[in-house]
Amino acid sequence: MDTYELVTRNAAEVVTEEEVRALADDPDGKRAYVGYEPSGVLHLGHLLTANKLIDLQDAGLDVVVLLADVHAYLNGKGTFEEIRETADQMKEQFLAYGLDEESTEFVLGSEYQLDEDYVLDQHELELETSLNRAQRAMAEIQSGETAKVSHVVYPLMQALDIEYLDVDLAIGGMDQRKVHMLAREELPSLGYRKPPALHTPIVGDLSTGEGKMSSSEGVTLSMEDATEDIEEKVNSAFCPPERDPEGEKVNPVLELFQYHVFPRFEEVVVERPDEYGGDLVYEDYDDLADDLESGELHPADAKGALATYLDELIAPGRKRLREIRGE
Ligand code: IYR
Repeated sequence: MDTYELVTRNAAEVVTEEEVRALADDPDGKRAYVGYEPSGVLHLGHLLTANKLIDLQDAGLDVVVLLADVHAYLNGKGTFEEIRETADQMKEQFLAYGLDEESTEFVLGSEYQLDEDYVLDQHELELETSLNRAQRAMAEIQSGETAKVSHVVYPLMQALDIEYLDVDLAIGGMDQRKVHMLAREELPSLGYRKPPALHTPIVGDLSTGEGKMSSSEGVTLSMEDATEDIEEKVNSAFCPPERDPEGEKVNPVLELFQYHVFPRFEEVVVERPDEYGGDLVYEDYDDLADDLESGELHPADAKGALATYLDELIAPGRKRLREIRGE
C-alpha cells in the first residue's frame, strides 16, 4: 500500500486530496492531531480515530493527542477537577491500544489554552465569527439541549488548537468537519495556515446499525467490556446478509471488520468445523463482505470471529484500566 493510500484508507472525507497528498509525499517531521474530551473509558468511537493515528504513524508522521480538558469543561462534562482526573487514564488506554509511545505527544489543553496569546487570538476569532456559524459548527458536538455561550467559544478554540499545537493535519470523525471548515476559513484571517483535515466515518449503533455510536447513546464496545460482554454484544448485533438493504441502515458487523479489525490484523481467520466447510481466511475486507452477502459466510460465524478479534484489540487497555483502578 503506498503512503497516500495508508494515510487516507477508510476515510469518509479528505480535505483536500491535493493537500493531504503533499503531506503523504513528505511525511518526515509532519504532525497530525486528534483532540478528545477526556472521559474515563475509551469506546469504539475513540478507537476509530486511534486506528487512523496508528496508520499515520506507520506512514511516518508524528502524532499529537490533545486531551481537551477545557473543551470538555465548556461542553458541560463535569467539574474541571473530575475531567482532569480522567485525562491521564485516557492516555494510558491509548498507549495500551497501540499508539506508538515514541511518536505520540500527549498534550493537555489547559497547558496552553489559558495563555495570553491564545486567549487574545480566541477573542479575535470571536469578533470574526457569527454566532450562527459557531452554533452550526457545534451541532453534532454539543451535549445538552440548550446552547450555552461556552458552546460557541468551543469551536473557535478547537480551530486555534491546530495553530497552537503546530500540526499539519487535523483528524476527527465526520462530526468534527464543520469545526475544521470553520478553521480553514477563519485561521488565515489571523495570518495562520489553512489546515488540511481528514475525517473518519461515524459507525452506526451496534444493535440497529443506525445513528451515531457513542458511549452515551446506543450500544458500543468499551475498554471496560469483559470478553463475555464483547461476545454478547457482537452476537446480538444487527447483521443483515445484504450489505445495505434499505439504502440507509448499515451493517455494524461489517463496519467493525472494516474499520477496526482489518486495519490491525494481516489476515482474519473465521473458524468453522470441517462439516461446515472448514476455516475461511481473509486478507481483504471486501472478500469477507462479498462472502457474507453471497451466503458463503454465515453471520453467526462472522460474529464469532469478530468478537475474538475485538477482544484481542481491547484486552491490553482493559488490563491497564483495571491496574489503574487497583482491581
Ligand atoms: N470536539 C472534539 C474534542 C476536541 C477535538 C479537537 I481536534 C480539539 O482541538 C479540541 C477538542 C470532540 O467532540 O470530542
